[in-house]
Amino acid sequence: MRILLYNPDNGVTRNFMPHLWMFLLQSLTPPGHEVLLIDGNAKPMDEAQIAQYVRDEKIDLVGIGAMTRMIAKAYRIADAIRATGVKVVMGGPHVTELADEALGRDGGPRHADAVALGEADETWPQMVNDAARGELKEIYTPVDETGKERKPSLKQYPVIPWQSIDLEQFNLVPKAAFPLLKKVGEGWGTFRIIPVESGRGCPYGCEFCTVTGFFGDSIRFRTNESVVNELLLLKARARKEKGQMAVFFIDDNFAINVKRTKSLLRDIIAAGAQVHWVAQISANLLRDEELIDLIAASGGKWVFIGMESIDPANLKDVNKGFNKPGEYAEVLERLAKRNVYAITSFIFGMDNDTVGVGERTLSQVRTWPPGLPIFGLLTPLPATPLYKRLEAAGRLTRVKHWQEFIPFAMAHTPLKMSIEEAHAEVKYGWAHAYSPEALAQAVDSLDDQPLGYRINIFLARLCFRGIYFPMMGKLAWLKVVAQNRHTIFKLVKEGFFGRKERPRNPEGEPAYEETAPESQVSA
Ligand code: B12
Ligand code: SF4
Repeated sequence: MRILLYNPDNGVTRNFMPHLWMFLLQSLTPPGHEVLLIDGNAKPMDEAQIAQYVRDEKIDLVGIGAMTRMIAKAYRIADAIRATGVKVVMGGPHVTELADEALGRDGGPRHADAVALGEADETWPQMVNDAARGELKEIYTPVDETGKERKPSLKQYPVIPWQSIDLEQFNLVPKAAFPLLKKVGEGWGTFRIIPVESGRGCPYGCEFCTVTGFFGDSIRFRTNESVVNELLLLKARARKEKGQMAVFFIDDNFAINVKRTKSLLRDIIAAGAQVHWVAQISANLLRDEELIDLIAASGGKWVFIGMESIDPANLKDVNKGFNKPGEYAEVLERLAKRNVYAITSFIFGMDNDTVGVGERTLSQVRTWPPGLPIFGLLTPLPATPLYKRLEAAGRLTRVKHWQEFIPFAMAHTPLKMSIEEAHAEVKYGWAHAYSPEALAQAVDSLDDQPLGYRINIFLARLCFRGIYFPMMGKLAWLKVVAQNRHTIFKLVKEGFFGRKERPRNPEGEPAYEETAPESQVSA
C-alpha cells in the first residue's frame, strides 16, 4: 500500500518542529508499504488540495493525527479524503478521548473509518495489515492477552532513520539564504528542530492536562544507548549537509526521575553526542545543582517550565500545588548562571485570577533572567479532570469548543473575572512581554554576555512574539523589524565593530534586574 500520514495545520501559527508520531509510525510500519508524510504546518493544504494529492499519488490509506485544537480541520480533511474512496484512520489524544465523535457514533457525521486509542506503537502495524487485507476494524486498543490496557515499553524503541528521511519541509532557514549560510562557521545551510522522546508519562495529574490520563502515571524510558545513538545520527546528518540540528526532548517532564536523567546526560556527554536541546521540566525538579550542571554540559539551552500562575491558590485549584512561585526566581537564576534560559508558560483565566493578573505576572517576570514568557488561557480539554469539573458545575460556555476552534478564547467563565477580561489579560501579557522596549531590555540585560547570547535571545523573542501576533507575510516581518530597528542596529554594529563600552556587569552581579518598560506595544 501507499500510505499517507498527515498532521493538519493549526491555522494560526507555523509550527517550528515536525510531529514525532509521524516518524515513529513510519518506522513501525511493516515492510512492503511506502509511507509519505505531510505536516500541514510546513506544507499547508486545503481539502481540495489534499484530495487531489491523494488521487495523484495513488494513496491507499491515510492516517491523520491531531490535537484537540486542530481536530475540526482534521475532520474536514478526513471527509475530503473519504469522499475520494480512500480509507482514513485517526489517532492521537483527541480521538482517543472522543472516539465516538470521530466514528460518527454520537449522532454527528462520521469522519474516520478506524480509530487508534492511546499509544499506537503496537496497534499501528495491525491496522496496516488489516487495511491491506481489506479487514479494517473500527477501534484499535492496545491490550494484553487478558484484555487489559497495555502501555508499550520503550525499551525496544525503533530506530528512526533520520539520516535518510526527507526533511526538506522542516528546514527553518529561508531557501534564498541556503547558499550563503552554508559557509558561515560550521554551516547554517539548514536548521531543524527535531523532536526526540526519551521517556513517556507523568504522574503529577495537573487538572487541565491530558498527559496523565493518556500516557498513564507509569513512566517508561528508552535506554540511554538508544537516545544517544539517535543524537549521534542527527549530528552526523547536520554535519553532512553543512547545517544545524537542535533537539526538542518532548518528554512531558524530562527530569521526572532525576537519577535517570543525570545518567542519560552523562552518557550523552561521554559519547560526544551533545546537540543544542530544549526540554520540558517542572520547576520543582530544578533544585539540584548537579542536574543543572549536566543540563548545560550536555547541550541544554532552553527549559520549558509550566509555571502556570504566580498565585499559590490558583496552583492548588488545578492540582499543581507542587509549583512554588516563591522559588521561581531562584530556579531561573540557577539556570541562567549556566547560560540556560527558560520558556516560562503562564495560564490566565484561573478561578482566583482577577483583573490585573497580566501586569502582576509581568512585574515578577521582569525581575527574572531574560527568557521567553508565554501566556495562554485555561482550556478544558476533553476528558481532563478540569473538563469534568466545569461540566458538572454547568460552567462550560462552549461545550464542544473544538468544533469551532478560536485561538486564545475561553470556553468557560472564570469565577472572578469575565471571559473578555481574561482575554484582555492575555493580550496584555503578550503585548508587553514582546514590545520593542521589552526586547531591547532583554538584550541589554545580557550585556555581560557574548554577542551570540544576545542575538539568540533577540531572535527567539521575535519568533515567540509570532505565537500571539502571527507574522505570516514579509510585510508583517518588515513591520516588526522596523519597530525593533534600534536593537537590530546595535547588535549589527557590535557584530562588525565589537563592543566599545565595558560589560556593565564586571562583578558578575545579576544583570537582569530591570524596571518595568514604560511604553506600550502597538501590535
Ligand atoms: C511536543 C508537544 C508540543 C509541540 C508541538 C507539537 C510538535 N511539533 O511536536 C509544541 C511545544 C509546539 C506544543 C504546543 C501545544 N501543545 Co503540545 N504537546 C507536545 C507533547 C509534549 C509531545 C507530543 C509528542 O510528540 N508525543 C509523543 C508521541 C509519540 O505521542 P503522540 O503524539 O500522542 O502519538 C502517539 C499516539 O497518540 C498515537 N497517534 C498520534 N497520532 C496518530 C495518528 C494515527 C493515524 C495513529 C494510528 C496513531 C496516532 O500514536 C503515537 C505513538 O503511540 C504532548 C504531550 C505528549 N507527551 O504527547 C503535548 C500535547 C500534545 N500538547 C497539548 C497542547 C494542549 C498544546 C497547546 C495547545 C498548548 C497551548 N495551550 O498552547 C499547543 C498548541 C500547538 C499547536 N501547534 O497548535 C496537549 C494536547 C491535548 C489535546 N487533547 O489536544 C498535549 C497532550 C499535552 C497536554 N498538556 O495535555 N506541543
Ligand atoms: S507536570 Fe506537566 S505533564 Fe505532568 S501532569 Fe502537570 S502539566 Fe501535565
